[in-house]
Amino acid sequence: MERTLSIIKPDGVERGLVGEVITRFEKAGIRIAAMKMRHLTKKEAEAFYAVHRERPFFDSLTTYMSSGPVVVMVLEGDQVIQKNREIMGATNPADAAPGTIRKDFALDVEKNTVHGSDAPETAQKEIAFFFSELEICS
Ligand code: IDP
Repeated sequence: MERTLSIIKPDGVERGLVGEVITRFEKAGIRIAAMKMRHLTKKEAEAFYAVHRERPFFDSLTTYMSSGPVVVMVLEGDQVIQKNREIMGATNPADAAPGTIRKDFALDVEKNTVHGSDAPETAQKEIAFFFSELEICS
């Protein structure tokens, strides 16, 4: 059993895609173990995406991620990190496979509707960024 952090980004919440995204996870047999809505400050977005701080899109990305509420979730399941990445699709919707969330809904490479941890160590760090162990219902 594995855990991953999922975020429905501001473009997804604003366009009313929360239910659609969650439905895709649940239909794939993924369990939601924790969930909350947050409006990140610019500083929080910068801390969350600190690994990208040298990238040219860092300021734009963190401004966007703090532009409106997001829904953060802990997803649980067998190989859920990889499974979630497959359901999300490639970072750039132009490269995303048909039927993925990003292919169907992403606006562009930045406003790409969802975030998902990319490895067990990042999943652990990202979950701890938003949730205490007491908030996670395993
Ligand atoms: P991922 O979200 O698919 O793991 P990362 O490369 O970790 O992709 O990038 C984190 C986020 O940064 C992306 O989801 C996207 O919102 C944004 N991003 C990535 N590459 C670009 C870019 O070239 N221009 C603008 N934003 C980008």
